[in-house]
Amino acid sequence: MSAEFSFTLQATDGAARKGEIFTPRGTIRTPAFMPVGTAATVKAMFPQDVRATGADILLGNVYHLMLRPGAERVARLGGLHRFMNWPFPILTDSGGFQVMSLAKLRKLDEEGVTFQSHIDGSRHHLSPERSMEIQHLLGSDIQMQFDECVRLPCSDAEAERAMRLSLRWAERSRKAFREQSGRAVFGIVQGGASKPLRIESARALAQMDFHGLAVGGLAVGEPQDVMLDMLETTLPHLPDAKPRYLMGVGTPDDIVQAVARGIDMFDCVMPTRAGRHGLAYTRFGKINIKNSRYAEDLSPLDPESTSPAARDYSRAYLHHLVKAGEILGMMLLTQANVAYYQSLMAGLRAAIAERRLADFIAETRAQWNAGEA
Ligand code: PRF
Repeated sequence: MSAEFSFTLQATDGAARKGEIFTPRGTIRTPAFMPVGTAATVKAMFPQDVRATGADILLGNVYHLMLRPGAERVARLGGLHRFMNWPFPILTDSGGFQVMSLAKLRKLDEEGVTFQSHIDGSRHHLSPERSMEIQHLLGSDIQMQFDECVRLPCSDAEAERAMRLSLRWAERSRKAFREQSGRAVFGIVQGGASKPLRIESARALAQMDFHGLAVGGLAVGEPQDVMLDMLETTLPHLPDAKPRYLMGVGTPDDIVQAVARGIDMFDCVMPTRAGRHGLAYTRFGKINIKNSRYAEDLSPLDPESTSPAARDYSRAYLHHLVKAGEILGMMLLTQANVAYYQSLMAGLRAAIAERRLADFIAETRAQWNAGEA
């Protein structure tokens, strides 16, 4: 295998794409879903179980890891992959988005952001240069530019200010990225809900020497049709030959719709967070396992799942575990949800290869809406 980072398009169906990203740590089949491993763990799952669901890559976070246990410490311990016993690819988010959603007393200027930790109130600084240094120390395979994401709705003036700042930070991030064979850095499109701003951002980033491009600033409060409209506007201005990543998305339906418009990569806390709150994502739609209708239901979440968690435990047992606050309930639901997301991605990849994506989407949505037999 080549030690270079590369992306190969294998098939298209309309705007949708099936491909493979090669990295020295492994191949990422796209469209790909990246489970979120914020604090060097996909919460409530063993790494080998994450792998067994079909995940090719995980997401880690600069913000959380810089605060605890610290990027320099992770580097001294041999890097994030060895630290968490996940030898496969890891993408790291650059931190700005998490600072804006989690940290206290933030101050943002041209240079970067200073903030107080949500854990112990300690003061910290992030800039494009420091974020790229932290991602290098972690040993990240795919590093993200440092950007500013604004919540929606917001004024066009505010979206424009953040988009232009993010473009300047894109140039600084690209320069600060330490070139290493097999390592990649992605730019991030911003621009709020404004089509002209989105197009300008995409075109400017396409001119920079990034290995892939992400669409940020979506799924931040806007309705799904606005998000999809922004994708349809943005994606034609990104290079076909590079992977495209929609950050922080989403529900199974968001993912299916975004794949149909040409997105290759996703991450979201939804399957893992929902699993810790008694919610199961399945072929039959979303199930609230705490509902008393499952108290004596001997059927599993999905008898045809390849995931032991979804196949080998009754809904009645899962209902009991969650009602009793047992840790195993969270573990099983998390595993079942991540497995469902990965099986959905596998279904999308197969459908694109066979040019039957529209039928696959129609059948998948019909089954979500019909619920269980
Ligand atoms: N920027 C970064 N990370 C993100 C986002 C963004 O805009 C989003 C928005 N959905 C999620 N994660 N750096």
